[in-house]
Amino acid sequence: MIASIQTVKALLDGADRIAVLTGAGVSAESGVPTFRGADGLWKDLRAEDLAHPEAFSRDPRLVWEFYNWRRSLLADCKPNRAHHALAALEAHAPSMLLMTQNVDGLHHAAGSSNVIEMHGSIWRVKCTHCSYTAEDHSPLPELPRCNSCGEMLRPDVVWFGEQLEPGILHSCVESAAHADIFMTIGTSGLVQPAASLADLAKRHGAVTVEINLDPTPNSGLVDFSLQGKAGEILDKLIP
Ligand code: BJW
Ligand code: ZN
Repeated sequence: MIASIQTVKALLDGADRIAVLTGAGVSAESGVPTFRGADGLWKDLRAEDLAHPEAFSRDPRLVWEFYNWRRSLLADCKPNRAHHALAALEAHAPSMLLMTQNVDGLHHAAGSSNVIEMHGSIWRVKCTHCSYTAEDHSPLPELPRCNSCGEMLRPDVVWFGEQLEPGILHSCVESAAHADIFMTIGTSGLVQPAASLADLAKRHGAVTVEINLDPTPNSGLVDFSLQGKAGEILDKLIP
């Protein structure tokens, strides 16, 4: 493990094009629950039961209760060592692209600027009827309504069965395909299309690195699988 960390550190120092994909595990050390860990349930419901357009159509109050609960929890969360290390890496390698599946905004809060939020942002709302969107960090009503047309608002996030914004997906694919080094950090590698980016990067010649507490479906595929907490490992890679 120590030898691998030294090798990956040297590769990062020498890389021109760095691409990084993060998931919920990166925010775990900030106190944000992951989706599929032991703490991944809310009221006995899984993310798949709530982060879904059908769930919203069936019971918008329940889905908003889930998102309002997460917004209030996140309001007290601060970026951790992993977020700060990745912001420091961007300062050293300005062409780096950070693709995150997280909707919590903690990479921006740590000072990263070249960030793609693949699954949207929990701090934004969009209208279910018109083109109204807004960013709002203050507590929302139980069932927020559009300022423009009065219809229901929803969180501006990507739910299961919904397409990622095509421009966003294109940028992620391009970045993975042209990376010298691709790091996948704190994601279970179960949710597509993000889960396929490490494989894509490897097929296009990138050195691939995974950092995760546990093995994932990507662990056997990547060149370096570093097992442990993202904050601890990134602290060593990017001191
Ligand atoms: C630590 C740690 C520490 C903990 N340090 N590590 C191809 C095949 C099969 C299915 C599909 C397919 N293509 C598309 C699909 C359908 C679907 C999908 O992937 N389903 C699978 C579950 C089977 N994908 C979609 O629907 C996507 N849309 C799409 O592709 O459109 C086109 C299309 C549609 C339909 C059919 C075909 C094509 C959209 C996916 C949207 C996902 N949305 C969510 C909710 C976002 C809003 C919200 O936050 O509420 O995104 S679901 C949830 O999962 C969230 C996350 O971003 C995402 C990924 O989770 P993540 O980040 O990996 O978290 P965890 O909890 O799973 O893992 C945490 C990891 O951290 C663990 O490994 C821990 O070990 C680790 N860890 N502490 C380091 N300290
Ligand atoms: Zn509207």
